[in-house]
Amino acid sequence: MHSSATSRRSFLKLAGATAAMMPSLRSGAQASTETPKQSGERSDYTVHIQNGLIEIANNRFVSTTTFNGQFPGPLLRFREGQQTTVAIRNGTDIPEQLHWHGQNVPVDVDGAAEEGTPFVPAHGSRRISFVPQPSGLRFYHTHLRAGGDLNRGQYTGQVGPVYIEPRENPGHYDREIFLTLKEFEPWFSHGGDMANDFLAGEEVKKLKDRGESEMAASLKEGKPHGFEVNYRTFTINGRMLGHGEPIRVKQGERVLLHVLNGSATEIRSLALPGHTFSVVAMDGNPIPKPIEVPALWLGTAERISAIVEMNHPGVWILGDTADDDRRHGMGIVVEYAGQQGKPQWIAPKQAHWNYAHFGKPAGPAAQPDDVLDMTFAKRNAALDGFNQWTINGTPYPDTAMMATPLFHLREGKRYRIRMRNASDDTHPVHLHRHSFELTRIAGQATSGVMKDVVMLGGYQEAEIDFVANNPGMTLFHCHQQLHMDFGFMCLFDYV
Ligand SMILES: [Cu+2]
Repeated sequence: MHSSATSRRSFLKLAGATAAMMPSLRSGAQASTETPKQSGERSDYTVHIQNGLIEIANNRFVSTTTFNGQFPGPLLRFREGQQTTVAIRNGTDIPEQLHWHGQNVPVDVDGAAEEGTPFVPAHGSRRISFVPQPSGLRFYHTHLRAGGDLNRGQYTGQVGPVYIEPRENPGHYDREIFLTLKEFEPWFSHGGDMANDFLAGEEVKKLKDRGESEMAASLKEGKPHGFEVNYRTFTINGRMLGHGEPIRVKQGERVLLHVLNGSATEIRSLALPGHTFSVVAMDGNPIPKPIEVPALWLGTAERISAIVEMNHPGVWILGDTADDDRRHGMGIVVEYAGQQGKPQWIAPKQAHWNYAHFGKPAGPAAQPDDVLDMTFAKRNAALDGFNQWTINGTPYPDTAMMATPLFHLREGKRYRIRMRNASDDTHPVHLHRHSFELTRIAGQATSGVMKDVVMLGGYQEAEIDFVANNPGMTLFHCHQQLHMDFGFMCLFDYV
């Protein structure tokens, strides 16, 4: 069984067995539950980084690196506030970093070499212990820079969901289903620009003038467009559309979907013909105003939890709105009990994706103590054909693991990051070890939406606030693997 359906009841039973060794496998077929042999101490989970094959369609295999031999990696269930121990074993020849995305954990645990987290040595292991927080949908993934090597970093299968069960009642639904969206078999091209027009908001003329004149100058010098990554195959929970178990539902059910964009580089969308999504959480955090939307949009590493009322019987494709990507696998069949036939797809009605719709429209956010101004820019094809990325004119050095911090924080203060995008690309920017609040997006003041990744549209501006409440080196970067690997990162330190 390849869909990650778990019944609410079976989870509660599991969560009750607190200190017990939890099975590391809730959904996939091949992985095993292992305890660290080198240590007498107990771990709640073991994550084993290993090379192997995964079957993404019937008799179609991909060679990649996985967690516990499966894709996606096992769903790890934590309880908010309860000390948890994880053994990480690395069966590969490459020192690895396992990042706990969206959790407010210490540097030693976080899983970013740039911050100073120790590597999990090649053919070695690390045992870490931390208090999972905040509650909701998080995930874990490798945090290596891949550069021009498409067999490393997030181009591999090293992605898995984390669910941190809240102390309070998580809401009203009948069933929850985890969906990890992921492409495989990448290749480089002198690619065109990513679709940008789904995001709400206006381009800022000054940013556009700058970006376009720099691009024109580069093309005039005879440089082609910098490399972009394309993919041959697209999967949900590791299976191409039509090759996995359908999501089986009954009329009248309220199904909670936990959607994770596990892509290295791509923005994804998701729609289900005849149904709408009632978004209840973004990046795991409950939103102030649950609203219904015809389609979901997720930048790399974003998560959305949404309830779908199953009130339109049939056999449907829950899939990407991009026809080409869906035809190459980005979808999963939703099958009502008693219904049969060929799965149907109908394009949803067009709607701009506007984060501000989910926020409090009236209430302005708290005033910050300080503002961090950032401008993001692209140097077309500047590094052997790869685009180089800068924050305030500075690319993160490819020669060093830990760079000189670009910004300095004081514990307890509230900071506003004012972001300006002088490139035509959409950037899913990510802050480590802290959550941030959207305070201005698509030209609109907002508050109450807490996230750890947000998409900034081409030539747009946005503002996010965070409280410096987790001392230690903190990485800020674009989550698009090509962008982060070629300069789009910076460090904050606490002083
Ligand atoms: Cu980017």
